[in-house]
Amino acid sequence: MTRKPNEPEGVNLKEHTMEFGQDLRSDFPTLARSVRGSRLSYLDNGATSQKPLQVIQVVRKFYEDQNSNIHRGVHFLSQEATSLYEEAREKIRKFINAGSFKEVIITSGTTESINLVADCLERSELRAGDEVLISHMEHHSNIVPWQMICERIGANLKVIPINEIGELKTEEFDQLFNERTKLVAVTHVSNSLGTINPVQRIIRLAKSVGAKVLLDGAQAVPHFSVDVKELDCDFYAFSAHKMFGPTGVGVLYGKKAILDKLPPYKGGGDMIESVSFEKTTYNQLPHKFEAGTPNICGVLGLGAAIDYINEIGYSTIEKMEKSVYDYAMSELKQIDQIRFVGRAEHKVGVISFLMGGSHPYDVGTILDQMGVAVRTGHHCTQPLMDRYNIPGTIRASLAFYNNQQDIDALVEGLKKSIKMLGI
Ligand code: C6P
Repeated sequence: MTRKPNEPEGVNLKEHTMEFGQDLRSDFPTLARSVRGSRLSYLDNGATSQKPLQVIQVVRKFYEDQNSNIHRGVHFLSQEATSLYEEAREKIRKFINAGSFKEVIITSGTTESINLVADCLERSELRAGDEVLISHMEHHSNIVPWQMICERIGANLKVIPINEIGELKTEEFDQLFNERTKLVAVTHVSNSLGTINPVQRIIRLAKSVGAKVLLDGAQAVPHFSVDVKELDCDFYAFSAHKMFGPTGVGVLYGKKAILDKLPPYKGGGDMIESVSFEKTTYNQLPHKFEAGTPNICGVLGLGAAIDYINEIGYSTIEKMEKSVYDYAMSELKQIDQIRFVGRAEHKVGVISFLMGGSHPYDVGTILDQMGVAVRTGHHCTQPLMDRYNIPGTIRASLAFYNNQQDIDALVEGLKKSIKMLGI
């Protein structure tokens, strides 16, 4: 891909990015599909993004040409696979600006990254009476693991409330942080609302009471650059598949000093230094947390996704998304029956809404008939839906490759839904 744009002065951003998006769309074979006889308008990027050829080719090449296990063999293929794998880890390290490769743990996804931290903290630091602080807009992956351990050890789960437009109630933050708060686990970006949370402020408050901070970055890394050093968070979790990489791969960043003190997560091959029936000693970071054969080609695919993002550049990604988002909002606002859910001031391109009194599934089904892929339902954030007293939403979640045609198809589908469902 050699299309890094040098945006000319005074260019009409909307036209420019729409055109550029058209060009980049050809990197994504799935986007060329027709679905149910219509052009595919893929607006479900929050669930998973499409994959560019640059990623697909790396995954394919691994199985065609390089397949071998890592960290185990003296033979050529194993050494080659090991080098490729560790090179990908280095790309991930640079991508989030971690201080050392030891701070980059490969997992199967955000869900496993969070469970890893929850499990290890339960067995090392958390005690009865401690408090774990989450927010009202968390994905189930950042609620249930904490709830499970709180139940097991007698700790308390506390929740930062949110306001009507889908922002954390910052004025109520302060009183929730106290000397019992041991961990704050908050999403960087809400998958259901698109809200970008004020994580710097959360981190500052957590530090003032000596609590650790885990950020769920699943919906952040596809949209903007993340620098864990600058954030100074203790843990950062994300998935490859939402940022144009393969499924089944994720990352847990953790500060070395903290990871060093945590007990291992799972037992098995590669996470050990030596094993006897009497005693096992554990491998160094990051391998201590990586038991068993990982998703090797998936990790190479994530490395390729990072190369791809770097080549386009986040500033371009953000501009492209914004122009499609602005177009979408200007069109959708003209539909009287729409009620938007989540109108935070700082947002990524996630548009959640309801259509009059209709059920989101009914609208989603009509949109699907027209080739428009959106997600409908609670989006794995049931407490958030309860907060707004709604069964779920229709969610259009954008990526930089979405364009005007995708939005026009969505709008047409919604107008058809109004007629068919009598909304
Ligand atoms: N949200 C969505 O449609 P995994 O499944 O482990 O890759 O990611 C879980 C996860 C954790 N946190 C946030 C903020 C998320 O958005 C997700 C995944 C998808 O919104 C699927 S439920």
